Amino acid sequence: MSPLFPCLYAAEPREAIRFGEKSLTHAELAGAAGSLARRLTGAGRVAVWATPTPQTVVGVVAALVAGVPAVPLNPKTGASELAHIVRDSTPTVVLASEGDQLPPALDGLVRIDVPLSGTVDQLPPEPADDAPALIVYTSGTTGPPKGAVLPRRALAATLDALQEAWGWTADDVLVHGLPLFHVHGLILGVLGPLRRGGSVRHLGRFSVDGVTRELSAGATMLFGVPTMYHRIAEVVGEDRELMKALAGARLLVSGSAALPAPDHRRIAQATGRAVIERYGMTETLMLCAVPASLADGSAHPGTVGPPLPGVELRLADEADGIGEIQVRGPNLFSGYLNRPDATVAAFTEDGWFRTGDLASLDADGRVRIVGRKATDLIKSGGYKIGAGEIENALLDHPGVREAAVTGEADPDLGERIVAWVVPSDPESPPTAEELTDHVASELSPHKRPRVVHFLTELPRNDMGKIMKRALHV
Ligand code: MCA
Ligand code: AMP
Repeated sequence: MSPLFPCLYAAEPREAIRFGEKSLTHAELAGAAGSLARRLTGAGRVAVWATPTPQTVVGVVAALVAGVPAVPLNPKTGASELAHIVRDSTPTVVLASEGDQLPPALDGLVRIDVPLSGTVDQLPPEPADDAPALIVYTSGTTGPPKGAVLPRRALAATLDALQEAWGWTADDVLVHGLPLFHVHGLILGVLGPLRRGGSVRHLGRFSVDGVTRELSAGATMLFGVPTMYHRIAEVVGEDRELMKALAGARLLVSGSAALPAPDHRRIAQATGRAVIERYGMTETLMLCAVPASLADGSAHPGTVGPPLPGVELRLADEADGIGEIQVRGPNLFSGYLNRPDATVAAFTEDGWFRTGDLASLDADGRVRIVGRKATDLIKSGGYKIGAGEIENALLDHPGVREAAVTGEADPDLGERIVAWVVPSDPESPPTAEELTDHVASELSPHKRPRVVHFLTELPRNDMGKIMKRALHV
């Protein structure tokens, strides 16, 4: 197979990554990652403590160069979720930055502090196309997150399809502030520029000011989740510098959740640039994208564009023009780690992956996502969160007798997590903050309920099943 990152092998002296003051060229990245890769050979799987730092990039690239699957970890993951991921993925090594405090769940692993420099004469040969590259944990409706095994061919296929749709080249400079433990920030946002031989400037954490600064200083593309574009849309009308910076960008791309039409319009009106949407999943990588030719303001809100080159897409069980998106293609994952049952269930008998997303196709073949099959999946700030995992965490709290979790529309987050709780002792219920902190520290801060309602009982049907539709105030 041709290399995943040809510019590393060519050891180009152009900037590859920048985090604040720290930047590395492709050549420097090749040296640091190549020398680390030598220490990883034969390691089984390596966990990466995925802080928004150059160490995370060097660590992931080193694992890919060594042909050792990497498991990116959210450094804010709580105790139960982290224990599950470590038990499930059994890494032998954890890559971190010098000075990082690692939690006890990682005590049994060999720790390597990632160097930002190094030399290497020759990078090792590329592993086979189907070799696993990354294992990315993603939530389902019930149970703990599952590890999606992403082969190298899926990474290459999706990044090359986006190159075609967007004319993405080595001259593009991407800016974003996305987390580096999910597909959006890591694969699209870091490995994308590296595969093209271009560069990425990471903001450390998202801020509108950071976007203004980097787009004004030569960045050509912005990637973000709708919450980030909402925050931009809220201020763009009054912020001339931001307006100018966005107007000068080649591409403003939104993904991970639906971009609300009012936010799309506010940005287009202020800047003359349309935010273009692309659609995908952890398991499938990217499926559809609005082409770059529509970024001049002609892209319509609400469509995620046609299927990308190489992606086969059909709507199943159509009624009134709406059906479930099912897909095939080289961009798909190879299965859930240790979960053959879940892998089989994710595909139809004739081999199509069921996305669970509901859509219609317009006359030009563009996909319009209208909802999803499962009501127990919540998209908050672009993160996918299963109601079941939060309910289980709440039920683990001694002050909780019964719990149900729903998603509610939120202008900033898209959906906010709402918990409905029957306390064990109605005379002295836990506080909402106690329960929120409990979920944040066991699972992840972004999985914490933003609203908690206390009830004397949950509405149930004759079968005893909780009727979530009846849960509203
Ligand atoms: C608040 N915090 C707490 C608590 N309350 N920590 C512990 N316990 C608590 N009770 C902390 C949080 O950790 C956070 O810290 C800070 O307070 C603010 O939290 P929060 O309000 O949640 O953050 P936010 O500012 O509202 O975040 C908005 C965001 C974020 C920046 C848009 O949601 C985000 O980064 N979303 C990106 C999700 C994403 O990449 N999804 C891609 C997956 P601190 O601020 O220090 O962190 S989907 C995917 O990959 C597919 C393939 C696709 O299509 O893209
Ligand atoms: P995840 O499992 O976290 O990778 O999230 C994948 C899900 O995010 C998809 O199944 C969709 O429901 C949603 N999604 C991603 N991009 C978009 C988009 N542009 N518009 C609407 N939903 C999206």
